[in-house]
Formats: sequence, structure tokens, C-alpha cells
Amino acid sequence: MSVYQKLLDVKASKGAGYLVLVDPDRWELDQVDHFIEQINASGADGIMVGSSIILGNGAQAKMKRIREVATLPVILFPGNVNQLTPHVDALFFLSVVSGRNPQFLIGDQVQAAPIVRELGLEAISTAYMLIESGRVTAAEFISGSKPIPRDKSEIAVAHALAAEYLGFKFIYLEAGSGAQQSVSTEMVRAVCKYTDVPVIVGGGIHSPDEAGRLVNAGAAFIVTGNVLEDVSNSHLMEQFATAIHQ
Ligand code: 1GP
Repeated sequence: MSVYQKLLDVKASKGAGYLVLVDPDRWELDQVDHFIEQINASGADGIMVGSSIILGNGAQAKMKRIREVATLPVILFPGNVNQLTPHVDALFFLSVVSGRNPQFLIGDQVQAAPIVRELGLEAISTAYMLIESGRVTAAEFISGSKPIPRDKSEIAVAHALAAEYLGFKFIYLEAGSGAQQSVSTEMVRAVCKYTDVPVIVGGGIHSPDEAGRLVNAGAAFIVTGNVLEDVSNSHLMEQFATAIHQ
């Protein structure tokens, strides 16, 4: 079964799904097993790997190890073409549709496509929409694109409709990793009212309650990354899964 189908099944059976983002730079190779085993046992539905920037430090070896230890689908969330790897089950094939920078709308995708084919990866087309979240995020800076104003839900809705008509399989509402404010429930509710394309919400989500509110507003998947990088927060993973699968 494709990863795309597995994700749709999660949404159909649980109402919404929980994806944990792993930034390879944040973990040493010998820490990977423990963290991935925690995710496996947490009730999460998938693991995303990637970042706007990966400095290196053996990222490919870490991704390989993540794939070996994971019992959940592993999905690449690439910040650029250099992050392509055979050590995943699929990738979110992203286009930054909120921006007007051709490199991140179609240029990098053209560079990546033959490599994706060569690696035999499942590409899940995803309309990536950056939403203003209080300060400039790495995703905003690296993509060289302006985020959608936080209080302009109608602009987000119009982008989401365009993404639906262009045939994207997912819409990703992204406040940016480590965002001060996550995407508002109002914006998630507005977007989900207008489109049936499943909506992933991520960036700056700090509590299970917040995740639950975003699911109530219509989010199909919730992504957390930073909040779990503090080892003292690892217990939160199960609470996120419970709140999201409410
Ligand atoms: C970033 O949406 C993800 O692309 C997760 O963000 O690290 O802030 O949880 P956080």
C-alpha cells in the first residue's frame, strides 16, 4: 500500500493523524535508536525527516538508521534537493505555493524529479503554504518568499483552492519550525471549510491541547518537531497522539 493511502486510512479511521518531525542535525547517531523507538511506541502515525537546512554531521547515516528502526512510515520533508535520500518510504514533494519565488515553486522540483524517479521514491505532491508566525522563520528566509499574513484567512483559502484545482494531494499550513505562534484555528477552519484536500498543520505547536483545537478546526494531520527535541518533553508524544486521535 502506498504511504499516501496509509495516511488517508489514518485520517479515515482516527479522524486525524500525528506526524513527528525529526531534524537529523538535532540528534547524534547513537541517540537515534532511542528517539525513534519512543516515536514508534507513542501512538504517532508517521515520521517526517528533514529541515530547511541540514548542516551534515552524517545526515545520510542518521536517515538510514531512522528508517531501519522505524516501524511507522518515514516521509522525507526536504528543505532542498540535497536532502534526497533512498532511506525513506516516500517524500512530500513540496511546492511553496504561498511564495512567488520560482525556484521553490517549480525550479527545484525539476532538479529533483529525475532523482526521485531514480531512487524509486513515492512522491506525494504537497502545496506548502507559509503562514506569518511572529518572526522570520528559517523556512521563510531560505525559501525567499513572503508568508501569508496570519489574520488573512481569505488569502489562505484562495491559495488552498488553487492547490486543490492544481491537483495537490495535501495542503501544508506551515508556521515554520520553532514559530512563536502556530497557525490560527480560524485560518485552519476557513481553509478546511473550502477544500476537501487533507490539511497538514505544523510549526510552533507546543501543547496537546493546541493540537486538539487544530484538529477540531479541521486539520487532518498535526506535525510537531521542536517541542520534542528537549528530552524532558518526550512524555508529550503520547499526549499529542491522544489529543489528535480524539
Ligand atoms: C516545521 O511544521 C514543522 O516544518 C514543525 O514545526 O518544529 O515548530 O514543531 P516545529
